[in-house]
Amino acid sequence: MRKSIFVIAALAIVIAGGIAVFFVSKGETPDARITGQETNAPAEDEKITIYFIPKNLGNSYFEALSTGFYDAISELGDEKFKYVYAGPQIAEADNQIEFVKKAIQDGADAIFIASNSNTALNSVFDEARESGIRVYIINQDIPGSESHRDAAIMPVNFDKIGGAQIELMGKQIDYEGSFAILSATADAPDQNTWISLIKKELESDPKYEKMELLEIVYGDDQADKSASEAKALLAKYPEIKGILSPTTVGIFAACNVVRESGMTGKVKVTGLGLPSEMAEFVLDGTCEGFQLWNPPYEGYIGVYMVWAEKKEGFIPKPGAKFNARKLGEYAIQSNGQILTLEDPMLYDKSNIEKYSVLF
Ligand code: RAM
Repeated sequence: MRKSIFVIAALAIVIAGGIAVFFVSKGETPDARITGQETNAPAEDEKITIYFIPKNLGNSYFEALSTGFYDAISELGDEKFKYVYAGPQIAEADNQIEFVKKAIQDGADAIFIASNSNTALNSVFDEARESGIRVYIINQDIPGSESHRDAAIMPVNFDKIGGAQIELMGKQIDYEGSFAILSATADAPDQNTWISLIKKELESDPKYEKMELLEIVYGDDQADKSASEAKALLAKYPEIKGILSPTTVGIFAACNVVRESGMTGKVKVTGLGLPSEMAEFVLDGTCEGFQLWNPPYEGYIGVYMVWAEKKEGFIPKPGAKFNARKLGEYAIQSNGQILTLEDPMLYDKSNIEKYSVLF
């Protein structure tokens, strides 16, 4: 990994009306209230307001990403920010619209969103931008709809993911036999980009000619649905050699199903996972190795980009640079993307214990 790992700040979680909302917003201190002294904390309406709208709540991946926002905010001063983590229970684009609208009503400075669709949110993004809010896609981009966002924070170079994931699956099944892909939602921009790259590699590289992709199934980033899809794969294809799941929810569910079915070692599970969730499966051999990047870095970079605009005159456009303190300098590429890291990282028995305590 190009940059060093940092320790993640603890989370304060408030559950309000079925919507989990994470706030970092300190008002006056108890001491100031008692003594009537002025504090240096900005008034509520002077705070920098940042919304992060994940694909869905209850997904540990986005909670890990959110810790990066907290980390940067606490470096810059909690009292200067209002940070809201709010999103739908189900990973659907239509369900994200109300959260973008809420950020507009709230007069947010920036919205970071892991969009559930490439197109469905375009008009609400336009509305937000017309009212002066920066719209940043995070964790992915919205291919074909780039003109509706200000920039996109990518966890890694997506062009590397297809090749990296199929190679991982190939290596684990000795480049021979059938496998299936367990994805998230059918519209997920990130998943669909990776799946098309995986297919391209599979079809074009002779190394994979003895491998067969049986089917792509969708667990919608829901634990139960992902588990039942994994079970159905084992029942439908007795010869299946592997399950490739490029979603943290899916890989975790598939590992549970394979282990419970006594198929550990016979059906290889790999994909993209969270070290904290995958450690037990790596240690017991259900998963030989999987990949990911550093989700908290994305939130950390996002906060510093907003800060640079507010304090240093940064304007998000291709070529513009900003400094993200301990991660160094970043630039917006010609396609409007910011690359947090270049390559995914491999997690296996050699390093899983080290990273599982981080995210
Ligand atoms: C899941 C989500 C997310 C993806 C990660 C790897 O939690 O689908 O979008 O990037 O896994």
